[in-house]
Amino acid sequence: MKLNAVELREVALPLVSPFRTSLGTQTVRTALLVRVLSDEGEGWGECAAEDEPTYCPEYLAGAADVIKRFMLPALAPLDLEPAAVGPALRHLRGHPMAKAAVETAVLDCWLRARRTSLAAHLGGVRRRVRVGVSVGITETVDALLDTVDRHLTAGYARIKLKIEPGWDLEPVRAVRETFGAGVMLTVDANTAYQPGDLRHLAKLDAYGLALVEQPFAPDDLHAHAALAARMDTPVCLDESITSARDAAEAIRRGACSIINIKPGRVGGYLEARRIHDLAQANGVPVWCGGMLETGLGRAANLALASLPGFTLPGDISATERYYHRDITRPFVLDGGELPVPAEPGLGVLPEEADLQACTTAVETVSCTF
Ligand code: NPQ
Ligand code: MG
Repeated sequence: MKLNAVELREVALPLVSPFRTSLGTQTVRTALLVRVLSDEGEGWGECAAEDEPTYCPEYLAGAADVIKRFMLPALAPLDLEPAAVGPALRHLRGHPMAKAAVETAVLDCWLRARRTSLAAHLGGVRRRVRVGVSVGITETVDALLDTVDRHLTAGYARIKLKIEPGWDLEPVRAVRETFGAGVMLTVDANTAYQPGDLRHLAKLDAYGLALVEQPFAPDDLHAHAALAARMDTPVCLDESITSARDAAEAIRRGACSIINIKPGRVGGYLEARRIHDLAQANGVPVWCGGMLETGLGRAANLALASLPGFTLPGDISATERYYHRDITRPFVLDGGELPVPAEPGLGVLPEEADLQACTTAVETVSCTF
């Protein structure tokens, strides 16, 4: 497959409600869409980076720049297949989300031409997957209880509460007491705690959580291992895991017993599958994280979550939880599950009118360097 041109498109989708985490408050999801045009057709990918480098070091304008300036010139001369993208970009340090977006667009294009779904290509074994919802920090505990009530009524299979110092034991206790022991409940701190908070975090053991996600800094495996040694609740890593090698090291050091896999954070769906395989070989359950993806990224995440080791519900919620107007057909929750797209490639395409409505900038880069 030869690239002819690549379209880089910035979109802005207003969120249904503000999403507050320990990192800040988001009201609009801006995203970068990558559309490759090749001799075999077209394909789409979505870059998970946000406007600002808060969750991770990448940011949207930087991702567009590195793709345009360094990645496309490296890929343009090649006869491409999806597995060749990672190796062809290996000399460029970092930028996993930009790499993932490009690799996903190549995968989509290549698989469409071969009438194969991404789920089938990755080795998926489920036609539907159980999904959860990530609930932001709210003004009051009452507001949180209302929100959780709505999501449980909708049928979500797991509730994840965002926590930070000052918003942890009390909201978690209130949710557990109000909704009972039957609700699968987790918490995510997005690195908001210090190693000295170990004793405080261990008090979360009282609330029967399925896991506690990324309490400490991304590079602090030691603190996570210390917490895991002192807590009954399983420790799950998100920000710390950027490759299969990281995952192996974290498991070896006892820093986690569960892994959140986000394809963008680890450089793409093929590396995500390698982490899945490694985790499975080590008896470590994995689940698919979320970055408030548009329908494109959501479709691809559902394909990944259909692999056998994804035994916990992921942060892959229905479209209506995020957006009034998405760029693809909506994903609708049914019995706590979402369907895995069965059509070729990602299985969805942007709707032209919806795409136009949210586009803030678009540039076509010709691959004749
Ligand atoms: C997580 N996601 O698991 C992230 C972090 C996160 C669904 O909880 C804009 C876009 C704001 C993506 C804030 C969920 C975001 C974002 C937080 C992702 O840690
Ligand atoms: Mg997280």
